Amino acid sequence: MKSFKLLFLAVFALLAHTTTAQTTAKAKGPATEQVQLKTSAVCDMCKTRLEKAMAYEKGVQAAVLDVPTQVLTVTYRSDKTTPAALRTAVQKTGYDADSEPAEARAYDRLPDCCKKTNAVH
Ligand SMILES: [Cu+2]
Repeated sequence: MKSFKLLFLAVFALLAHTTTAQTTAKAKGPATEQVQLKTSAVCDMCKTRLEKAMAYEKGVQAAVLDVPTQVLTVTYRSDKTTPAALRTAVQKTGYDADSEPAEARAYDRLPDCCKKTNAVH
């Protein structure tokens, strides 16, 4: 009977510990990070297109493109995605991401005013 009581106490202690650990993790919230990607976007249409595409990307919480500097700032959950995956998403939308070139087929589908040959406008 005594050993049963001890076992019960041990299980209870373990459960209590697990619950406490979970509460702590929840209080901290998911870890978010920010990355800035230099893109080849040139106009407001590019801005809308890129921000929309990033919104559908897994782990992305916010994406803002600054047209004059062509810099896309992405807030993302580091447990769900990586800067490399975000760069790939930008390329698949038809834009360069840092030193990585845009995916050719996606780039071809862009309207003329959004091509890299144009200056920022
Ligand atoms: Cu454009």
